[in-house]
Amino acid sequence: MSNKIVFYWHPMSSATPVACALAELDVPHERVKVDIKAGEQHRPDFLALNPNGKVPTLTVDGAPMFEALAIAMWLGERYGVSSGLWPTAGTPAHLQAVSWCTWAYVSYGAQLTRLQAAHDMGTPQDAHGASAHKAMDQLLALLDARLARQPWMLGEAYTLVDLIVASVIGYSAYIGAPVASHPTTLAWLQKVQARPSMQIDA
Ligand SMILES: N[C@@H](CCC(=O)N[C@@H](CS)C(=O)NCC(=O)O)C(=O)O
Repeated sequence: MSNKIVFYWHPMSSATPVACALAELDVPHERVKVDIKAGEQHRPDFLALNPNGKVPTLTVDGAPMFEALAIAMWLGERYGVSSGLWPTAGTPAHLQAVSWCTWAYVSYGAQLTRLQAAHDMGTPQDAHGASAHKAMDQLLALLDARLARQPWMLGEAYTLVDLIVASVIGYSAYIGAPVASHPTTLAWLQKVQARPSMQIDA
């Protein structure tokens, strides 16, 4: 049975990885653009779906969910298993999928937030910025070691885990994280970013 999916988004935002995941999984859906620059995220009808007033937000047969990581993993579970883009629940690969996606958004993401704050204040070289940069370098070394053993996050085949992790790593490179110091990760990132699903204007 198919679900009615509505995707609330804004271009070049935290919604972009979800837009890419919808494209990669070829999920039929309706799109509603929420102009966050015009303040549309504060409208009562949108806050009723997501009390945080943020994109991405998704509704499934009218039931809302929010947070890009939660939405992307749910999409994988709902639409990716039959095509091999998401591992079957309960398998060792599934445990790794959930772990690495959460690692990217939460553990690496925490350092990314610190680096972003230093970047926004124009002080990426100060003690806070340097400490975030060093922590990211250490985390990237873990990713690099994994990708030196296998071409993709879960092994021999590309999955949505690559898309989800690469979305965070790619953004971090954009704001100055030392991704280029990890050549295996950089080469993997470029392969993920070259996929058709990543070329969308969202
Ligand atoms: N942790 C959230 C972050 C969502 C978020 O910060 N979205 C921004 C766009 S990048 C937003 O909607 N901002 C509107 C606002 O804060 O008023 C997620 O990953 O979904």
